Amino acid sequence: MSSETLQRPSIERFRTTPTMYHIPVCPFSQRLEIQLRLKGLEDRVKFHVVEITKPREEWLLQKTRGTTALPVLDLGDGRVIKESLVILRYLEDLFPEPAVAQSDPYRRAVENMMAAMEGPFVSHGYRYVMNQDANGRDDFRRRMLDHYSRLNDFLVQHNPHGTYLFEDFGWAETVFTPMFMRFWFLEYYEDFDLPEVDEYARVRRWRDACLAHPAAQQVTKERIVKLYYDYAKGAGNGALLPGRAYSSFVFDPGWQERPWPPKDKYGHDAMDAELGLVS
Ligand SMILES: N[C@@H](CCC(=O)N[C@@H](CS)C(=O)NCC(=O)O)C(=O)O
Repeated sequence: MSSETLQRPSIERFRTTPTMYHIPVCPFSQRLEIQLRLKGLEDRVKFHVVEITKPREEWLLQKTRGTTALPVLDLGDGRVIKESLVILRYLEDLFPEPAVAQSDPYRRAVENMMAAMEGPFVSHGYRYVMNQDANGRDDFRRRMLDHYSRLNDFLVQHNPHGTYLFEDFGWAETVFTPMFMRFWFLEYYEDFDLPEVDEYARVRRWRDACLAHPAAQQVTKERIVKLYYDYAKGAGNGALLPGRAYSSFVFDPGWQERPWPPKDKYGHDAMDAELGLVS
């Protein structure tokens, strides 16, 4: 192989434009949008929107061999990749420059250790917003704070004085930022925020910088709070609540046209009209 071939920019490695099947406002898809933005590759991947409130089309189920979770990256030649972290890794391997992940093996291990903390963090945050038992609130809050405390400790251990895990917004930030944004639903429906004490000071600095990063502005607090109302009432993934004809995830009427939902998730069941879901 000639040295010219070896040095050919990896941007030529997609044989056809791949398609990302995704659900708008899905945090797992946002990871990929952030990574593509950081790499300047937004227009190298087509985004095909799938509506979560409708049954998956048969042709899509065939591609995914029956699974419904998105995002899925269809390479356009029969190959399909599932799982946001796997797709992230694939795109990082394919387009290593500019690097989002660390290249030094130890630093890579550190960011992977942090990324491995996202599963329990995310599931707890979702269980917390979906909780319908007012008596369980304190326990959910305490356990959510435990997760933040572990993240704080990790950042203090590896980069006590910095902002990000390393010098810049990178892999760990790409993995966690969409979740910090989804957890605006905890702020709104559970009055949850990080107490202003030392125990959370380092993770607060990290989270706030992640939320403000220009590559991560695909969603807003207002959109998340409005779309996730049904999660706050215990119904996930576009499922319909009793007495409702529409999910808070419907596309029409658009979220901009709807009022902010009631905050008192334990006290009041808002119906379609109050949520602005009837056009
Ligand atoms: N572990 C998966 C989770 C993906 C996921 O749960 N996606 C949600 C949307 S945010 C979804 O597709 N829900 C609908 C379903 O699972 O049928 C990943 O990281 O890609």
